[in-house]
Amino acid sequence: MKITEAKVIVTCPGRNFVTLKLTTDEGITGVGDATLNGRELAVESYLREHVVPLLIGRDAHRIEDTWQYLFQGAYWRRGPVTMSAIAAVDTALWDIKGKAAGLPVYQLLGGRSRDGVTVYGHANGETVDEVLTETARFVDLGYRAVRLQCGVPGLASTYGVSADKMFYEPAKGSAPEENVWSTEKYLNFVPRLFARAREEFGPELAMLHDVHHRLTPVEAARLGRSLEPYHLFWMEDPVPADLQEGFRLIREHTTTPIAVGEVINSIWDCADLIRGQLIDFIRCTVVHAGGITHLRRIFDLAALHHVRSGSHGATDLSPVCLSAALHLDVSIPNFGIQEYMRHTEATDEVFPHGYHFAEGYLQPSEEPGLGVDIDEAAAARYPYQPAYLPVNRLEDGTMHPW
Ligand code: GCO
Ligand code: MG
Repeated sequence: MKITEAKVIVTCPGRNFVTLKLTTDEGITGVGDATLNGRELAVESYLREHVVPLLIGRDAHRIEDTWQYLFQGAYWRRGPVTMSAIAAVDTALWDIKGKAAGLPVYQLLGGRSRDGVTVYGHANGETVDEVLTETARFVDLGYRAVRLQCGVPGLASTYGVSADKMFYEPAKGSAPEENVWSTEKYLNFVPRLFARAREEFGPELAMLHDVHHRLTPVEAARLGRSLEPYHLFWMEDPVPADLQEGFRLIREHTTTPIAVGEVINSIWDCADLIRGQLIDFIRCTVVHAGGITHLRRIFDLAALHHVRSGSHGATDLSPVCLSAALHLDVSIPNFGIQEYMRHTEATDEVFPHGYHFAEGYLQPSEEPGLGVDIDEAAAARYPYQPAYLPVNRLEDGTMHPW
């Protein structure tokens, strides 16, 4: 079965998405997400200029060989742009193979290992009371796990808090918004949030928190220890993931579980974290870590080291990525949890899909392939809009991770 056409489709139903659509000589099509928030056109150009011309005529069934061809063949390896482009091709080829086999992709990955994919919702608010109200709303919606993010007294803004309580989209505008950060104000406040939350919801509810890359290892150790009485499900991205060794210091000081990986795009960039058991959850995704083929390798390495999956699933990962993630989530032995930030109606209109939420679980589509597509006519109604993620500065003006 040969690839005869490869289209790179950029659309913006409320936020930008980049999608690769492959067509074969047997009329079977496949889709892959290639969205890189704030740098979408870099991946679109990489695909259009350097990948698409090489795909035409290739055997669509040769998924691994195509992965290696695009990874080794580029000479310049790894990085978010390259790995998102390879991910889109890989995901589309798995979609095609599932359709050709007449099976949902999870059946090609070994079949179900669980009845449903546990997901977490996103409670956020300017005040603790607002966050607790939002948390109760997600519990009422049937969520078994909730991430709590709260405004920090004395700071005008912080990560994860938005006016819209169902959809969180931080990318906007033709230049990055500048936010101001204070680690001390944050560290003094967060334990109060979780003390109130545990008091309100009791010991059972799985509670997560995203630090969003903003601490040093010793500050993260302090935070982890201060949160131990509230036994979080995880503390996410406590420090920037560049220095894998830095996580050892956090690990030595706290039992609060650690999750990292949404910005990691290859197994080599998290192998030390996993082999050293420096983390508890690896959050890499289908769209940014080389597709189903590479992400499965990461999860297999993780399974050997007591590390579970916890894939990123924000609004800037399209329903194509989420559909593919669910096929992996439902089949791997070391599944932990799947992030699920709901997409808007306009996004769901552009990306018709078969996954659905019920009783705190997401269920993958049972359709052959991934169970998702792109409605090209609808996509054409939403042209690209420049949108940048914010940047952070300390109160003295020093640049700081956002
Ligand atoms: C999360 C992430 C997101 C990112 C966003 C960047 O845990 O969902 O941290 O909120 O900030 O995906 O594009
Ligand atoms: Mg995060």
